[in-house]
Amino acid sequence: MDFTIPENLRLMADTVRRFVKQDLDPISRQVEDEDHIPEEIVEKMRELGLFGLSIPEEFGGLGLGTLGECLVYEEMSKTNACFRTRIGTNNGIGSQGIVLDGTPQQKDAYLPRLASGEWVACFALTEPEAGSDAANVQTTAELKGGEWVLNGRKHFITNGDVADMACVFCLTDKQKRAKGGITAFVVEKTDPGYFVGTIERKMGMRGSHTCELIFDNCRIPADRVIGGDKMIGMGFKTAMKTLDKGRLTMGASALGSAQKLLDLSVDYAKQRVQFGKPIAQFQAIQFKLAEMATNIYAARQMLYHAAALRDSKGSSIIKEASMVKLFCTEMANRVADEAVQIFGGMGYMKDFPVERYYRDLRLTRIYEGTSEIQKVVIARELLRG
Ligand code: COS
Repeated sequence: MDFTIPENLRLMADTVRRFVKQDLDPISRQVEDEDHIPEEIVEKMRELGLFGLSIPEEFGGLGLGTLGECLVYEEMSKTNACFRTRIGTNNGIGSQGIVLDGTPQQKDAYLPRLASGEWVACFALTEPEAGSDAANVQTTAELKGGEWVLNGRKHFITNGDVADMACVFCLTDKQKRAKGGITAFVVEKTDPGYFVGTIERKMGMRGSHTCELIFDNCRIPADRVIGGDKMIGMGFKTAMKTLDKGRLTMGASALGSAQKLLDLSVDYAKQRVQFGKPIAQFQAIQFKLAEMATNIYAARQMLYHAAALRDSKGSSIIKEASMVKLFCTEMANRVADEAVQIFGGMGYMKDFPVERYYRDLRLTRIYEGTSEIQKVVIARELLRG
């Protein structure tokens, strides 16, 4: 096996590491307090091409592939998680339906705008009654007079408030549901009957907004079915394939934050003096650091391997993607817990970033598929056939 990171990907990761240090870290606290990313920072992200990491070069993206995207996310996640989330939907769940299954016309119409960051995309699958049971969507789409008419309510939609377009999953056949009854559509924010609802109040992830999207007799042209008419009823598969990639990048994000927490913990342990010596000299602290580092090392090998597998084999990495998300996010949450413990009382204070990572990382075990759902997917793949 070749474990060498290609030069172009290494250089991209270096560029992002510098951007994080010079531009993102200094305003990380401000963004947390104001719950808002300044527009000039979003513009710098556009200039670096960060909105188009995964979008093919022919549509104006960087076409980095899964490994490259994961390396960038790892670096982006060493600061406030909201920055990664801001670019996340354009590279991942908001665009991938079109990248994987879109018609040539849809790719031409939307991907260049998403790659440049001129437009933001979001992914509207989840509903009050369709969380882990994603096939239980209640939002309907009916073909009437040559147009699709959408009715329903999506919630917990990341970047929904800033999105110019949404990839929306609707019920088109109540009997068939996941097996031929769910269809994916592109809906633009200017389409009549498209409304942004409540913006949720969350435990963490400040600077990144999550909201409701409401479709009230929302009328869209007939050609907005992702993949065209032959894909009517096939939207559940589009959603699942999209989530497979998202599960790898989610793993990369958790990994980056875990690495940052380890680095912060090592530095703090070396300078924090108790009982007359730095706490790093106590075996209780050393063992915590050793376990954190070992878990991070294991997670990184697993992630890079699965990402390289996806790049070489196409998108057939269902089991590995779920394993990566499960392992990396659970690992990062354990690391965050230990980091708070190493920082002691300071770890609980807002003056240090550790408490923010602790809150933000908690979400990674839930969104884009809970840890429990990842286990369901892994077990089903093991027992298949
Ligand atoms: N790639 C391609 N196709 C897939 C797939 C994947 N990863 N996963 C499922 N499919 C296909 C199946 O092969 C099946 O196709 P056929 O009809 O040809 O047999 C179809 O999709 C229906 O799949 P399945 O029967 O497995 O549907 P279920 O309702 O049982 O799915 C799980 C159950 C748990 C897998 C699904 O509901 C899920 O992933 N839930 C979590 C959703 C989630 O992550 N939500 C987060 C919010 S979005 S940010």
